[in-house]
Amino acid sequence: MTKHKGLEVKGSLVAEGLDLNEDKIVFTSICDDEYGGDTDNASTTCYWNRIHFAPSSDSSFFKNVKIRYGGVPDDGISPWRTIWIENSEVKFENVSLENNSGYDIYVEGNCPQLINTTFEKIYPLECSP
Ligand SMILES: [Ca+2]
Repeated sequence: MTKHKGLEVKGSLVAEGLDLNEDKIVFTSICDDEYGGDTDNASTTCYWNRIHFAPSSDSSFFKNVKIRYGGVPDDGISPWRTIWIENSEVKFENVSLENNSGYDIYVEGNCPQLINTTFEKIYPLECSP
């Protein structure tokens, strides 16, 4: 994704890659040379904003996915969240969150189901079963 851009989910987002490392789905920034090559002809780091699950975006899931270099809003002031779940059922399986800024996953509502999912950090809020 390009710098400071993101996705708004109002419905279901299903991202299902395959198990092998090279067959995973990668959400990352255009500046990440590790995936997709050097597409911006620069070696600087940049971040996309976030994936926001609006309320009732149920049946969403990530499986065999990497989520990298997210979390930074374009105004620099809005909350820094790579994944923002608002009262939605979102499942994570075999997901790694890497090099994100701010919250990896920010939850308003029930905790997401997490299976074999690795974080550098997690700060769920109002996450109650
Ligand atoms: Ca680059």
